[in-house]
Amino acid sequence: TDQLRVAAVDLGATSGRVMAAEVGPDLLRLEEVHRFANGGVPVRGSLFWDVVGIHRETLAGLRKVALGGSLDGIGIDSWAVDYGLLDRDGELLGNPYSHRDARTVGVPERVAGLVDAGEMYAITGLQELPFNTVFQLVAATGTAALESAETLLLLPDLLTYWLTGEIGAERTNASTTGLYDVRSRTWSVDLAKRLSLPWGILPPLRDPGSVVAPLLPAVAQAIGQAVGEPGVPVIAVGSHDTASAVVGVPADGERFAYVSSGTWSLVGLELDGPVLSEDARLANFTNEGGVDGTVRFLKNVMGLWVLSESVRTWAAQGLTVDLPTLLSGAAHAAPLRTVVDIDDPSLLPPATAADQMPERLRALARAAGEPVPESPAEVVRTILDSLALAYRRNVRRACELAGREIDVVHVVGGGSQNALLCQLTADACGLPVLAGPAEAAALGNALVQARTLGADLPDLAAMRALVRRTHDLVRYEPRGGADWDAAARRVGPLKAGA
Ligand code: LFR
Repeated sequence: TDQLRVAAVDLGATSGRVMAAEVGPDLLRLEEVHRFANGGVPVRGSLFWDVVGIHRETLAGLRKVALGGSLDGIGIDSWAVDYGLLDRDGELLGNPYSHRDARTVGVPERVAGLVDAGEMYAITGLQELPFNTVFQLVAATGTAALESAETLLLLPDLLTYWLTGEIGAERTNASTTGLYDVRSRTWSVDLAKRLSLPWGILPPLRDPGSVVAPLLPAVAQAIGQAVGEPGVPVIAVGSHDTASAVVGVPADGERFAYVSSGTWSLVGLELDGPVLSEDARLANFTNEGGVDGTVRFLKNVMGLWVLSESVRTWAAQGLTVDLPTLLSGAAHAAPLRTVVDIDDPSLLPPATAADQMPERLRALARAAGEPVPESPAEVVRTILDSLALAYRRNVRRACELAGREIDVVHVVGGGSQNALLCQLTADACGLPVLAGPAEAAALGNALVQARTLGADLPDLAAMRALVRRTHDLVRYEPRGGADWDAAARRVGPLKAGA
């Protein structure tokens, strides 16, 4: 038949899910068979991922997919940047650090003393985020783990290695490391050498859409496949979740911006090539590699992390906080009363009892001379208004820097289900918002697998057309009324471009 059934493993920083995806000429259907909570684990003052636990949950999910029918392929995507190290026996050397760990504080400044930031941007095209892999590796210089490392694997590549035994670095994710040359599309060994990093640990690159290998027999058995059955192929998808999510953006044509809205919000454009101008660098825009050689020209916005960490704080204080109630409170709170720079670095680390997320927002408001939000509803409104302002600023800046005009902002990911945030985004941007699908990353993952397995999906346009045919979107028209220009000026001067 011309119908395929694949497993899309989509790992987010706050939850992981395994989907059974059916793909056919007029069919694109996801069934979420497994979902599990994820998050950084503090150990002795550092923040780690429980990657063996994630592997266990991945297997549990794959088993459920396999039980439910045929299984033609498996693909894994996750958040970017973070990695595990293997020793010469192929064993994992310690738990992978979370990019929210504090060890990279001050490292970009130190690295700028070794390699000029402009030169680095000309090679990698990457926005300077303190946690880029390159900065994590510099922070790890001299550690026993890095000194004995034989191989570096980004997280989806590590999980793929455990399924197949194969080592490699999928390109879309490699492009987020800060060690990848965006123009030659190879590792920048020269950059690694200049930073005294062990460049030999960087594995061979692989393209999204290539077959990695069949499941190892032991893994096939663990997920309930009969001995002797041909192993299910594991396929390299856009293993950076944002790359897969942008594949799943149901855009028609190229006059669109997107907000990939999850723990982070990724705001920008899809382009044919990188924008490496000095203006783009000063605005700290990134050029990440996409599926089919596209470039994601975007900026990271702190995202719904700020909301979920606030909710976590309130829950720990024993307040009853269900999201619908909070959001309806926020919908009735005064618009644009308090706006803050939602990308302030103080909001990056996980909240603790001594350093709570709502308090950080209040401190930012106080420092900016804004009214201090008190109730949870006011705090949530501050977060959403400030996120919408950040979307507006970055959509506009991306268009200026890339010389693009757009008619619509597509919002995909979990945040596309937040009606208030979508409406505020339309209002702030002065453009219609098309919201959905919420599971764009899993869809993009499944679509790339399907093409590899022979589906008639020659290009991104065909994949997106299939998403449009099979998914209902919600449209939000910009409303007049609130003064977003004035609000933008209140936040703007704080942090010009950075
Ligand atoms: C989103 C994302 C972003 C990346 C951040 C950290 O999930 O992958 O694209 O900047 O996580 O890896």
